[in-house]
Amino acid sequence: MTAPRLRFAPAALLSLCLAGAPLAGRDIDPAWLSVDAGAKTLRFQLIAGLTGLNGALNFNGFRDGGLTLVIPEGWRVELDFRNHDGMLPHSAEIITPVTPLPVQPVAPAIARAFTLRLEQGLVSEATDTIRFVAQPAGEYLISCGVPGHGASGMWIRMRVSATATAPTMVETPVQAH
Ligand SMILES: [Cu+2]
Repeated sequence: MTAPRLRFAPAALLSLCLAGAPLAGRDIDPAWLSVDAGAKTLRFQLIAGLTGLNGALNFNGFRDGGLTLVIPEGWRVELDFRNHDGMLPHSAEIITPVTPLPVQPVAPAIARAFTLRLEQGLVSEATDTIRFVAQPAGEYLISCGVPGHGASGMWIRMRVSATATAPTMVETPVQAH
């Protein structure tokens, strides 16, 4: 579990040096993703309201699909959800992409891929762990289930890939709504 972090660490340090100052969470933090390639397992820290972006209606400092978690098909996924927002409750579920986004919780696109208190939300600093197998291949969203939050931009993307050989996090274009 430690080797991937060590491999990514120099890049993180370099980006900090080049930028002069941390970009307040807009960058991807390599520490969010832990990979056990042998076991085909990943852990992703899903942090609601990490920054003040979009009135804290963000995951890991990204809104409206600005971050994509890419997962090889068939890998076991552990999403470690934490609500970092000091004000609002939040939750998370894996849903099928739709436009516009639903304003209420919907059935998850993958069995068991949703947090506790999906509609009410988990209070500040509450945590929950979601475990599921990433299949079938396709495009998904990780969206907050609290009414109105997803539709206001509190969602990122998850791609289950039949061709990727390792999990990655990539910045993706923000979708207007
Ligand atoms: Cu929310």
